[in-house]
Amino acid sequence: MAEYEDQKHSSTEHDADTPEYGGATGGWGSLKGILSIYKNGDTSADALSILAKQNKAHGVMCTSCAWAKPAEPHVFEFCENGAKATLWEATTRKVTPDFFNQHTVSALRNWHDHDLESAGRLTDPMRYDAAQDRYIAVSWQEAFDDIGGRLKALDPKSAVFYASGHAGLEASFLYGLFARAYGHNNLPQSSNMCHETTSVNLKTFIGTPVGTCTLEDFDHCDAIFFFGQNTGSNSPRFLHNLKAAVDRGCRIVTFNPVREKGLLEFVDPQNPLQMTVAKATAISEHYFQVRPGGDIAVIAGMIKCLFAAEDKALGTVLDRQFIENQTTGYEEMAAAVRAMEWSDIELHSGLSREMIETAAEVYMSARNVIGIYGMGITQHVNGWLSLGMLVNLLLLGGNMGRLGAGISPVRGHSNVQGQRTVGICERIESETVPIEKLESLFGITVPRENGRNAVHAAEGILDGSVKAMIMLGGNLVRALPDRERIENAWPSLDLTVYVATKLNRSHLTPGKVSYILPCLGRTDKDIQEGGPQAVSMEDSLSHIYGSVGSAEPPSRHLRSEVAIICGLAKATLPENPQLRWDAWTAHYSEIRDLISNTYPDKFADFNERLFQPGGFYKGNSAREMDWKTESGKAQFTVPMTLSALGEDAGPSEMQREKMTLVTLRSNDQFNTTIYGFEDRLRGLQGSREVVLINREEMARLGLAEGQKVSLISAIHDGITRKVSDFVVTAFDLPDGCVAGYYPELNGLVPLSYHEKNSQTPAYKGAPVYVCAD
Ligand SMILES: Nc1nc2c(c(=O)[nH]1)N[C@H]1C(S)=C(S)[C@@H](COP(=O)(O)OP(=O)(O)OC[C@H]3O[C@@H](n4cnc5c(=O)[nH]c(N)nc54)[C@H](O)[C@@H]3O)O[C@H]1N2
Ligand SMILES: Nc1nc2c(c(=O)[nH]1)N[C@H]1C(S)=C(S)[C@@H](COP(=O)(O)OP(=O)(O)OC[C@H]3O[C@@H](n4cnc5c(=O)[nH]c(N)nc54)[C@H](O)[C@@H]3O)O[C@H]1N2
Ligand SMILES: [Mo]
Repeated sequence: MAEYEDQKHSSTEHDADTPEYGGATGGWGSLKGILSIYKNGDTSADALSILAKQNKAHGVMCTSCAWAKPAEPHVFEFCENGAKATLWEATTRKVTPDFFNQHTVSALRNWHDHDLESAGRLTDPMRYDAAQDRYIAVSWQEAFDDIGGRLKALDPKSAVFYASGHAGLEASFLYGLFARAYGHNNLPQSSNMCHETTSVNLKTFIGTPVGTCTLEDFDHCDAIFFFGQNTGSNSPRFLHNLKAAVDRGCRIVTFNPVREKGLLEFVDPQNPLQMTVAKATAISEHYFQVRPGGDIAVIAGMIKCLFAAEDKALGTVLDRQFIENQTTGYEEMAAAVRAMEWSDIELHSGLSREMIETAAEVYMSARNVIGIYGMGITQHVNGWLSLGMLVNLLLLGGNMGRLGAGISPVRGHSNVQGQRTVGICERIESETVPIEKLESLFGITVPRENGRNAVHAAEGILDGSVKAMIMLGGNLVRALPDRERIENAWPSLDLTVYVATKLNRSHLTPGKVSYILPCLGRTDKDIQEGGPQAVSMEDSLSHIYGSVGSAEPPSRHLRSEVAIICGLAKATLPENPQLRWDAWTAHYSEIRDLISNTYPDKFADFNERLFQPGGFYKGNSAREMDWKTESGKAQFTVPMTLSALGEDAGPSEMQREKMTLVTLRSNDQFNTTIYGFEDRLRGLQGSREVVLINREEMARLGLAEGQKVSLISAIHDGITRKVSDFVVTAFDLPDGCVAGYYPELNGLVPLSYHEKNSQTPAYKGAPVYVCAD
């Protein structure tokens, strides 16, 4: 394995021969990014007034990421990507029945994902007609009656109700209720492909499925450790908090295989002075290009350093009192880490001992430490252990349960966390699915067994046991792993129903009976019988906000997500006076009362607190050092391996040509929604069909810049997974890995290659071969 050992990347150097963005994150570049969508998207007249109110009390809450909305907002409380998301929704382009008349589904399949969505907003409910291979307009009532009739005829356990994390708490609560009243818990959600590693494992470690930090913590922390979260593209408003923290002396250390610009430097686009003199704030004091899946090794090394310092001067490094009183499993964890060899740590992390010692020194210099992470931790086979190690690191210094410290997963969709909180959850957990309460409030019988998560639903589609997919947003055909297999099996479903704002590829794989039901977006005015309605969502830091749309909807035929769910439920379920679908559609405040009654600890006085500036806090037990774990204490995790990668991946002497594939988001996309082809913050543009690889690895594998290659999965399970015509592009990455874009490369990740406890697909560490075409 020697050839891997001597190639370590330093914290500061960039390979000058590879692309890099010249500017800092934020600044003029981000304004240009917004303007490009504004100019090209036929933006509606309402768009600018929506942006002015975005993320402010009584305005609309951003449809992009889940970052917190401060009580005292900036003049423009939106970022480049939040503005893009709003402008993308507030387009004047429309996908009308006439559009579908002009294009067969087969013809649309040849369109690029970007073109499908940029065709505009869906305007009418449509039903697929197989004979013509076209979607044809239907009335809402016909659609509801037909779908309801078909669901009634099915075994409820063969239906799956998916939710992408967009829809508000009101629609989400009713969606979960509909599923359970109908007879299943098959409620997979986008977080099954995302932070499920967090929901399942953090709960085991500290008794909460979500992060412990609030915005206030970022004003009091002394050090922040960043693992695998790309703030500049995916939660850019967070950069303001980071800049403020750095300005007050907080030290930031980042571990990421890619030198992500947002974590290197930032120019505040709201600060005219900084914009003019263009002096960027350096965000990370140290930036380490860890090997994919190398985080367990990194943290093991840091903990070794902590032990070494503590051994020299007892009582100076570890918070013994905290460990004694609040935790369990310390001795076993400590013994396992002490037994680890530095040579193994260096091999798996791809970093030198000195680099890891530097990071540990920052930890030891700080009183209050926050650990931040994203998909770089969660989307790995041993993501549970990477997370366990991060929790270990924090617990050693007592960095939980006090101001300025804690763990902070950065969540994805704007309401992904909230949907879970109000019951969109396939696992029966008393906190999210209070069975007896639901049964007594609504006169229903809740099925007792766990339902299907996203991977289990996909397995059911492949083996034929799932017959119907109802999709509240999302684009699973593109977002799931094993693209070809999923896409080929999907049309064998008896029923597919897509509740969506825009056309996407999943709609072009209709089941035997298929509907597209167009819904209002969050920026649209939502007027019901009871007058204008607000919806609500929960952010990454557990705060809940009301959101009011103000744009004229693109069509008078659109219905809200609440109205669509109620329409479907009414047509499916038997009469039940306790299920008041029409009254709930008329007044969303009544749904909020139901949420208050179901979850009184978190949602007391929900309606009264809806527009509280900065949102209202639902609370977090671990923050109060109330550990709702099996032992009643915070749990140290024993590391049994140093790599987060699966057995088939990772550095191997036998198969040096095997590489680890990391799938990335560009700065010009929101998940499967492709806004454009400019990954500005990485200095890449033009094509998304690229394979990024460092120059030494290119030479080693005999590849030339611009050469076309195929990528082939190196998991040998009898299924061939291959993508072709991807262009080799030199890029500053650690050795042994290649990177490219999600969703283009999803066909290379086997469905079975996922995090061990939660089945979160391991999109950041699939083994592949690169072959010349
Ligand atoms: N504009 C925009 N905003 C978004 C989204 C979007 O697509 N566009 N998506 C939303 C959603 S649903 C989500 S979940 C979040 C996703 O936001 P993130 O959590 O930031 O997810 P990714 O962009 O997939 O990748 C995160 C980072 O992990 C790094 N990485 C990969 N492998 C490893 C590893 O093994 N170790 C470490 N330490 N790092 C690694 C990658 O280089 C990348 O910088 O963003 C949300 N916000
Ligand atoms: N290779 C790889 N694959 C990944 C990932 C990765 O990092 N790498 N990340 C994973 C992650 S973190 C996630 S969260 C999933 C995302 O997976 P999904 O949730 O399935 O995908 P999205 O792209 O967010 O869904 C986009 C569609 O949602 C619809 N939509 C937009 N706004 C609304 C709305 O307000 N209401 C409704 N009803 N519909 C709306 C539009 O029709 C749009 O086309 O993908 C996962 N897949
Ligand atoms: Mo996500």
